[in-house]
Amino acid sequence: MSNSEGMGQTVTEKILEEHLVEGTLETGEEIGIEIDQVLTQDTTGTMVWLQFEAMGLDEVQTEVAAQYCDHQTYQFDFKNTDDHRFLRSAAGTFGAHFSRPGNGICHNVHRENFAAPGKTLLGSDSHTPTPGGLGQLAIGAGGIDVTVAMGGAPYYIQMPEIVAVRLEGELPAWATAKDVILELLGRLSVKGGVGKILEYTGPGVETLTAPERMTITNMGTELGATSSIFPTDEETRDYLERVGREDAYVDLQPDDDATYDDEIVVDLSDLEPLIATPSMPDNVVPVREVAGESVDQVIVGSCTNGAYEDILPAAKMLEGREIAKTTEMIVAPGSKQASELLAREGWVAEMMAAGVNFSEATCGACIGIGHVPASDSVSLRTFNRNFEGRSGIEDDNVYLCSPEVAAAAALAGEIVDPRDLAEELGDLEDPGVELPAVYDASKADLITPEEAVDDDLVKGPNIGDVPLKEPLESDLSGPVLLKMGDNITTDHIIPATQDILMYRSNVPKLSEFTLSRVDDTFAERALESDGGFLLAGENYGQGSSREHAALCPMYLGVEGVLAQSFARIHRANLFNFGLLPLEIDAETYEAIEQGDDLEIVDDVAEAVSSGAEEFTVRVGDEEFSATLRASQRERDILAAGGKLSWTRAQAEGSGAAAADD
Ligand code: MIC
Ligand code: SF4
Repeated sequence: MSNSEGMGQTVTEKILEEHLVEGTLETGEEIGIEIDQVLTQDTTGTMVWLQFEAMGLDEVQTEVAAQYCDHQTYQFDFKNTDDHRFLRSAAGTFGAHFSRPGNGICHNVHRENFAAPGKTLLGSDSHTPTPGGLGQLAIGAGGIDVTVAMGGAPYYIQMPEIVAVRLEGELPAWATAKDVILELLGRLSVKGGVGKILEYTGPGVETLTAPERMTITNMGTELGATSSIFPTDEETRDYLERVGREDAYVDLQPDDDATYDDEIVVDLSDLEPLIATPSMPDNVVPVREVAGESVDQVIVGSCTNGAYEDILPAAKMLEGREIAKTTEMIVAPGSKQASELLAREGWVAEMMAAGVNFSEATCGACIGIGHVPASDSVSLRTFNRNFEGRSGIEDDNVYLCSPEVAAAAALAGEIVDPRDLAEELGDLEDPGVELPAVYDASKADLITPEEAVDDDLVKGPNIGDVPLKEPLESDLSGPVLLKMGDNITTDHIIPATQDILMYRSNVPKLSEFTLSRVDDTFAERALESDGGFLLAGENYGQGSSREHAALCPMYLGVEGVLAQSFARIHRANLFNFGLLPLEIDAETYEAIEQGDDLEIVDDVAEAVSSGAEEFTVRVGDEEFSATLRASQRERDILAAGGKLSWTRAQAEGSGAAAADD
């Protein structure tokens, strides 16, 4: 239904049209868009730059490129520190900004320093849509897509549906922006946003400050959405003024006659404190439903609720009080700027006096790096994901909530609706949302390309090469190596905990952990088998953007994945690393078992290249039909054995050394 001509346009269409270099804005059509800004981080960034180098590129072409070091900043192992040193050298050599370890989470530092309404941003992290709250069209992607965009080529996606999320009313006391996105998750589920951009509209928009909007757009990722975006207004201008970048403001409103593919209405006035129970972000219930559950650990932080504006309400609630003796509370700010502001205003001391353990600005605990919960314990976090085991311990009990609900639990030692705690205590008020007058903090940890201190790549012993796959073969057959259920996350495929994360630049070693969370014999079995397939239910590969979730199975010899449906970024990553992603129906899924020998009857290389959509899959005496949904560009990439091989072949063909989509 989306359109570009004649009719009124949505905010999304306006930005897309301005950046369109190929295709038309028709839902489902492949479009190529120009990318203004890119971001990458320490755990996906090493591959990005190794691929940049392998493609023969020598200079960043986008207006802004920023390399952040945020996920593993404690540097427990020299391998992490080597990664960071390599990343600084790559940023300096190729012309990107470099944010030092400890300076903050990529999405927080980016929104403070670079996010700009009306611009496009592509990032190798799934929560890249965060600055959608400022009217930026921001999309998460696999590393190699970011590499190619950074080299100046367009980014290709299928034109998503544009869904209006109409906000009405105003949030009542103790309900927060986190409850808006939890409400949507409860209604739509973790796959409800796949193939969609959620565009917020309606009179409720102006009642939310820019930081609140960014909590919502950040966690739109958990719906599987391609992106989430707000229009711009005085709140946007106000935020940009406070971060000292008022020049970046542009006015962006949908036309009065803009049409959307669908509309969801949320009356903010009806919301109450909500909580996602273990272990999926869409297991949402009112806090009162789980009140009384004792809480061992509370963490305020992450790219969803780790900003100054998120920590301050918790700090105000803790002021002059002490947290329960049975509960530990950690505050991990999203950026060092937030820490510095809170420290200068005395809030860090207040929190410490209340019993808070104040951490450096990092992703850390969000992916099981530090503050791993005790066995059989309950942890309440203001994060966006609570996938089983992600906290660093299997069988964890992680709940997701607002900073207000988290602080209330720390005070009470159990889950409690802050409205009820306020009534009990008598003098606890809803802290509301307050922005600093100016975000006046040091930029010492952000090194601009002009200030670069390196002009050559520094590779420690843990920095490996990017493996390449051979072009797609005509005959594909092999065993079904693993049968999985619905909503398998990339955390299942390649976990991100400390012991594993340090091998992100070393694919042979990292591959040993492939799918270990589902079956720890998988990697060995896959290596021993000469090829083979993965079988999964709905929404395979949801969650993180990590391309390692395709790269490692590829390295182990997996040829393809048969699933009922795929998450967007992971699907793109499968093409990018030459793995055949075939869609199957529920009956086929039921009929095929792990260990079955599976053969694709068609001449696969020929069928993929020539545009065939239906493939025949033979298992024993039975034949099933499977579908390949792909653009010609995706087919060519798959046939070449992945995007790196394809880009190189293109460059050789055209005699150019640059990536040219
Ligand atoms: C995540 O939240 O899962 C991560 C860790 O930020 C990932 C990136 C990665 O795996 O390095 C993401 O969201 O893309
Ligand atoms: Fe970091 Fe967690 Fe945000 Fe991912 S979701 S970027 S790990 S804070």
